[in-house]
Amino acid sequence: MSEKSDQLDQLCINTIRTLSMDAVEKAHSGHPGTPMALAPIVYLLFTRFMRHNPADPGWPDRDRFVLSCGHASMLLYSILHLTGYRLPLEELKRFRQWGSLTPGHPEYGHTPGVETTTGPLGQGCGTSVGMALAEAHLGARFNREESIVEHFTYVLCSDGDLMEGISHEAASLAGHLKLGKLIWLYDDNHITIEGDTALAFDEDVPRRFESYGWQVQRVQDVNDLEALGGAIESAQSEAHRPSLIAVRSHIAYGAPHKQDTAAAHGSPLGAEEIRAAKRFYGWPPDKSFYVPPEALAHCRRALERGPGYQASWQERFERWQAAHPQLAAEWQRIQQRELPPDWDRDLPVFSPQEPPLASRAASGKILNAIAPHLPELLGGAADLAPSTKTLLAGSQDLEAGHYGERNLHFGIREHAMGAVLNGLALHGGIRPYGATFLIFSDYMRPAVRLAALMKQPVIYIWTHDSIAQGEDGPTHQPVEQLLALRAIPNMTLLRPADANETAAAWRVALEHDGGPVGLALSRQKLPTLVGTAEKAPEGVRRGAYILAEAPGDPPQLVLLASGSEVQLIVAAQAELQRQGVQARVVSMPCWELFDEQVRDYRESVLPPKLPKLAVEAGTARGWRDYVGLEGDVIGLDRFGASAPGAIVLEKLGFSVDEVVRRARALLSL
Ligand SMILES: Cc1ncc(C[n+]2csc(CCOP(=O)(O)OP(=O)(O)O)c2C)c(N)n1
Repeated sequence: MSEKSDQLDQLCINTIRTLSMDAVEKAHSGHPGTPMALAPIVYLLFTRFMRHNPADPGWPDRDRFVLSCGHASMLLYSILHLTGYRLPLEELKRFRQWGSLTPGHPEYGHTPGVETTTGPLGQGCGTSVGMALAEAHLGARFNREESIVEHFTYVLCSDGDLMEGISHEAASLAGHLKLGKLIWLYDDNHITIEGDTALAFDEDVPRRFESYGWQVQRVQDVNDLEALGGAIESAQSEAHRPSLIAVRSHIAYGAPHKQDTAAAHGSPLGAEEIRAAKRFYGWPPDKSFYVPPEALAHCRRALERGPGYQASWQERFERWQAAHPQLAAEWQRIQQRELPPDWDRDLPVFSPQEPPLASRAASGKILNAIAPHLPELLGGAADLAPSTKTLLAGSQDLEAGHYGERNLHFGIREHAMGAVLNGLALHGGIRPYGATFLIFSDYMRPAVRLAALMKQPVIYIWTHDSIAQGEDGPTHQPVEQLLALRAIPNMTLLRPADANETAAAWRVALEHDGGPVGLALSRQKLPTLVGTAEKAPEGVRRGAYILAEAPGDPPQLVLLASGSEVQLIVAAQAELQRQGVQARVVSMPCWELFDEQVRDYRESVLPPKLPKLAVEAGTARGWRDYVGLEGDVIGLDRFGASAPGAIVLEKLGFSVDEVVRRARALLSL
């Protein structure tokens, strides 16, 4: 490399550093030290290695970049600005301010060029595995003589990322799947917030990754661009193993008092320290947000290269499209997230005459009926496919070398499963689903929360959804999980009452746009209820509906329930009728959808003047919104117990007798 180009490289790298320092200083908050250290990595990636087009950040075959250590967000914002993404300098000056494009941590859908929301450490690592897996899967499905899916997924991760359990799970899975186009650059800077990593982190990270089956390289100095570039090249040419490049860096590089200290974390450097660091870089010490024109011009060449990369892909795409028009139509459809016409033609309808069926079993039948029409459906379970009924009969195991298959085995790695599902969805071209017991939704919750924050169309199949789970006892019996999941904004949770409601719930899940959808399904068998075949398709879509009107006179009260408890209120309605009490039965599989209905509809289902009794085998809290202060709720305010499910239900108040008793009490009878 010539001295001149070396100088230009340094100028660009120092521009990233100083922009980050200045933005944190102006905001009076944020993390300056890590961007100062890692500027060479993003500079090299964005200007030399990545095939990306800043003018079209959504181009499907772009290389993906994930900043897993999202606290270093200014690093990403600086390079996005410099390489010409729609992120003006003014926005860098408004770092962390209300309404700016530069929030404290990178947010997907908010800032052009941000591929996924990061900040909770480890999540980006997990998500990246989903992105790389999506690339491998779509490549196997769509590539012919021309490759139209072929890109790298780069990740920048920190000590915190690699300490978090989720990254261990995800790295282990990525190694197993031999995701050769996944490249993690690990910032080995020996510093976290409390001090030296030696406080809590002693393992030999490279050896750990070797044992996962990764290619591992070390770069001794992040500022050695040649060594860094060489390592990236070698990682690129490794086709059958993901790559880890452990890069030694120095937090707050160049700051005389803060370099290599935890003080460079989470707070501005201070005016004096900034001036000193700028002097060290050969920078005008008193200029703030200074972008040398040569640095900008050099970085902005990404804007010239980008259309070239994209155009060469477009040419390949057009040749491929001409040769494979049907495949191309399919590609376009799944990119747009459109459902094909008649995708639901084999959706089963169940009759009350059929033997009772657990809603997890109904879900398995439904999934297998629709999967042949929806090749974009891809998923699996965290080692619970036989229990969650998620295996696709018509597909084989997705494994290294068989990437085009659709049965994924996440292993017992719920947290990584959640993040991998996010990555699959974010990549595009895939409708991912993942399954485990509802109780273990807790193990995936941080990733579920991010799916909701990013409004990603992920489907969760959570079975064994109540104390009726039975013999496994309180460790396996969800109590507060339904409420906890409903509390997540943008999350839609459906708890269908029988097989027909399960089919309707799947329809909602597939048609839903704007966030993840969870299906809470029973382990135990449930009767197919009279009326659901006709009413569930529309009723479930509306969140709640009158399943059975009071048979005689106008209703004196409303019984409402979700999931497996709907059968209880149906039986209680009949018993109350025998006792001369008129009750309406409302099935309420989904709060969120019901809340979206117009007031007239809501009041037609739950008339304000009628007393109401809600029944759900979970925390009672929250149902008060629907029964009002005058109403009553049969719920759970304790953990379950180990015994056959029917006994646990009976002992804890989920019986027809109890519903009848509480209904009469509501009417002072
Ligand atoms: C799950 C999670 N826990 C805690 C934090 C708060 N936090 C932000 S940065 C950080 C540690 C930073 O150390 P490291 O990951 O090594 O980053 P670096 O010091 O290199 O910037 C922590 C604990 C977080 N963002 N996410």
